[in-house]
Amino acid sequence: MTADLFEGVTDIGPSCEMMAEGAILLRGFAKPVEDALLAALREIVAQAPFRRMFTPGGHQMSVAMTNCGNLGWVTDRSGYRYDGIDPESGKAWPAMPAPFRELAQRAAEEGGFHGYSPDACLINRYEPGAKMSLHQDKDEKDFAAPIVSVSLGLPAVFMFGGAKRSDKPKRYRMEHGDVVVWGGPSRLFFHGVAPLADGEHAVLGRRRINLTFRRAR
Ligand code: MD6
Ligand code: FE
Repeated sequence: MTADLFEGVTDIGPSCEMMAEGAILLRGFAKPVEDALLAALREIVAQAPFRRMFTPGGHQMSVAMTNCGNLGWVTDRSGYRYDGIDPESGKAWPAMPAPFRELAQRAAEEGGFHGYSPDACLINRYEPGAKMSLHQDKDEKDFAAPIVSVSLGLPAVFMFGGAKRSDKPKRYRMEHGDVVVWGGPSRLFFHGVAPLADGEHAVLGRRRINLTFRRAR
């Protein structure tokens, strides 16, 4: 007779934390599908290898990147943009695999965003020491759609600031399987990743992989 003990409990899934209005953190949400994600990732990387891109200012990023989906985020001396073609291969980016899309859609649903249809997935690879400076994600056309961010591998400190660059960021430890759904009022908040501490992850070794799904067009 345990049923009445759980009466009224509608959410028995992973813990859900509110980071700001419009931004929720789903701890462990990607864990059940990690094998499918990593198998799909291997195929993407075979077609579109990770590369360290250059900023418009001429600095090489410490984070290595690739993409899947109809569009990919790229940066070079001419600026930041979404492009359907991988500049390294001259071919389209690999298609977004079903396990990627399905996870992003389920997470968005959890955050109250119905009918999420990402057309781009930026894949970031951090090795020890790699970092991402505070930035806004504002190269997308439609800020009504959320960004869904999936952390895999070594833990990282995610810095989540405010609408102004000078707003003091809060720090969140993102672990393997954690998912952030981020839209609404905080969609344009500044954020970044602190230099990755060295370590050894059971599945991914000395790296962190982050998938960010976007509706770019
Ligand atoms: C990262 N993430 O976690 C970098 N941007 O490696 C991002 O820059 C990011 O996680 C927008 C929304 C969610 C994110
Ligand atoms: Fe970002």
